[in-house]
Amino acid sequence: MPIDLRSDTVTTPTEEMRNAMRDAVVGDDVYGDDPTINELERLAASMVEKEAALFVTSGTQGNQVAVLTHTHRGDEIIAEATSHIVHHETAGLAVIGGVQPRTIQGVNGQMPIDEIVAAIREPDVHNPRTGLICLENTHGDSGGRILPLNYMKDVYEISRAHHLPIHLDGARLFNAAVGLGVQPKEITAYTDSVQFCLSKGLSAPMGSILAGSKEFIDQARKWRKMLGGGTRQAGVVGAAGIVALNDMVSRLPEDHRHAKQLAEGLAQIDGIEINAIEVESNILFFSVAPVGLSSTEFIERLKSYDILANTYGSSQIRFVTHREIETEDIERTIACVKEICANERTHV
Ligand code: TLP
Repeated sequence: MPIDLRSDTVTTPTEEMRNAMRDAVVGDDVYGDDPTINELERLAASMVEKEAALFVTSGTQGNQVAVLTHTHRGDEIIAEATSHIVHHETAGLAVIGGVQPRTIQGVNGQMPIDEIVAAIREPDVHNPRTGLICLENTHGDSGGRILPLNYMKDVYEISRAHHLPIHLDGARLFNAAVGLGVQPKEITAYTDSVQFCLSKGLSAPMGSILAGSKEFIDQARKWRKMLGGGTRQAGVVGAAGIVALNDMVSRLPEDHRHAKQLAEGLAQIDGIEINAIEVESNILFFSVAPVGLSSTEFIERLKSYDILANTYGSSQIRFVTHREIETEDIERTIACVKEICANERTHV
């Protein structure tokens, strides 16, 4: 088995999940008849203290359904420049949502408050209407950085003052909660809707949750149907989602510890650039520029040691820790990176 650090999405279902999937009592969820999905949606809504929740097939679908539900065609939405919804959802905002992203470069995933305020449109005939503010916590492309509660609150206050909804892409909401040492509902209190993934660190094979007010979820259910996300005996996979929410959150601190250990080990290696202090959850980025290899060349070298990773730009590599990464894997990865760097230096 390779050491797969490409993403926490690679986690496979646990034995308990497989058993729950086999035994799941199911029905046709488009008719609202699937007891397992109904239970999952009730549990999920209560964890983030929202009135209702909707099972969606993926995080991307959850985010796109949220945008469709909150906004009108031709609206502008304010989002961080490198956020997943802008950067990694194949221009779904434009193609599916019919909205225009108004991006703001964040610092550690946080858009400066004054820039958010300045980006909200005046009602002028030339202007699109600002329809939504999107936040992402944890923020993936900044290296899994966690938006603190006081920042969430500040953005929320602006949104109330301007009568704008807030959608949170909380694909890794539970990582953020663990990192902050709070309950997820303390984060989602500052949002109107939230999407969180069951299929990342929580290890379910697929699915995400979109949660919000009852009225919002009633509307979202129709958009999900339009996007082809109305599935039938969905409880077969939803059952794994229930196990994910009940049993898998408490082990996330281990992933954070492993990411920190990995970052601290990498920081000691001549040829690697990383600031281990900035690693707050289960994602870390590091640069291989000093060793004189491109990120693509570097991950090819890693592959020869049976270690998988993703590149990010020409010099950065991303590692993501998860349930199937053990402490020995962390140690081995550090040793292999060290060897790759040492070999490179002897060749030049
Ligand atoms: N992230 C994936 C890739 O798409 C980049 C990963 O490996 O990290 N929001 C955030 C913040 C995400 O990181 C992701 C997936 C999603 C949404 C989309 O979730 P899925 O993959 O379920 O559509």
